[in-house]
Amino acid sequence: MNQAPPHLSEAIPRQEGAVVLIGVDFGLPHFDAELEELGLLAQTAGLEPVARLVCKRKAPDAALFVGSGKAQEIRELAELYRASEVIFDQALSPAQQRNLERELGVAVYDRTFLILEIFAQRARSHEGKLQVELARLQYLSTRLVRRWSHLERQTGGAGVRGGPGEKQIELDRRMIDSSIKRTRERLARVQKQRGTQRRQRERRDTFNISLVGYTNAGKSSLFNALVKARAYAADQLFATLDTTTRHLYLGDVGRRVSISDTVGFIRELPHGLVDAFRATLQEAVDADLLLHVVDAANPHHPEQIAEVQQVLADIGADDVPQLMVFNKLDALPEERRPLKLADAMEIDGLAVPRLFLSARGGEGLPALREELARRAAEAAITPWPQSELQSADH
Ligand SMILES: Nc1nc2c(ncn2[C@@H]2O[C@H](COP(=O)(O)OP(=O)(O)OP(=O)(O)O)[C@@H](O)[C@H]2O)c(=O)[nH]1
Ligand SMILES: [Mg+2]
Repeated sequence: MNQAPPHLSEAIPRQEGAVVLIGVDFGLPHFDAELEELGLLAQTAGLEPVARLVCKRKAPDAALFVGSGKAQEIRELAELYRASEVIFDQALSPAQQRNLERELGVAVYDRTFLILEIFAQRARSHEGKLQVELARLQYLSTRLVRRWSHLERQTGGAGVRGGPGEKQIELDRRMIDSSIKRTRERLARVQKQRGTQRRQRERRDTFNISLVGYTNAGKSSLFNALVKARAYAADQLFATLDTTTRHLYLGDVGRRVSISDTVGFIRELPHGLVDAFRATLQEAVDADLLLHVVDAANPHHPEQIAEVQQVLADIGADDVPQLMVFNKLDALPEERRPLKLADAMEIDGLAVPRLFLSARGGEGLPALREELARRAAEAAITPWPQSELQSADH
């Protein structure tokens, strides 16, 4: 990933990109004891998990996050596997990260950093790149470790010579702050342009459907199956970052229908990212219907649903009607197959309709199309308030 900080030991030859994954179980519910998601995140970032270690603690150690005995164990593990990085499943404080690097002799990152790194690698559109840049700068502004070489390149390295110390940190902070300000302004300009385009595109007679869900649930696969498009779908986290919108033909429903595929959510999505991606996620807030896609075959899907509901609430999309889509029906073992492919489930005390289907195999897709057509047609005959009709004439 980034350059190794200068204080790291060079005594042991390291295999670039080989990482040790660490999870600390504080007794919280839903602890991912297999570190499966962290492993997928690492792979998505182009790293290779070579060893995993899980330990228990009552509370994080202020200095090292883990105990010093455990730190020694991690150090030995990293040496044994010649790992170049150690990644923690939880968020580390800047001081913990620095102390750990000194203790372990390799670069240490946390889950937040990994997610930001993936977003940075995957961003394609101008807007996406600016959003990720802003989130990364915000993350960096809290950690004044001098390892942001991309920033130095951008600004020509002005003012970063000189020795370490208070003065240096002051300079670093000022440089990050001014980069944040500049990136914000550029992003606002791009988003203003896009906002106008979107308003022009979104005619009043369109029924807008937005796909939302946990990353890797199969949103892009479902999008492709519905509109016969070829959006990028892959067994990676955050395969999709930019929003794609297409017309969806559902027969004669008296209204145009559009559907959008967008960025997936994840547990502990860094706050900076939610903020930065607010405009992209706006698509979901403006939708007439959310298709909440769930990977029914993932044993953690109940927590993933809760996480998605939380992000939807954060961005103000919790009022938009939802249809739950339990995807990957084909991957469910026979004994977990539901008796009925259409029912309702309770979310936050409300009954939300649910369909089971397989975006890959196609089972259940006709029922989804029928349901979407029914809803679009229903929306088409709902009269608009008089005041809106008048303003729509202009
Ligand atoms: N078995 C099975 N696999 C599926 C199905 N739908 C999608 N997948 C697989 O699940 C993985 C993720 O699919 P995507 O469509 O990229 O998921 P996504 O929700 O768009 O993911 P992100 O864009 O990364 O947030 C891919 O490997 C798909 O092939 C399905 O119905 N059955
Ligand atoms: Mg996708």
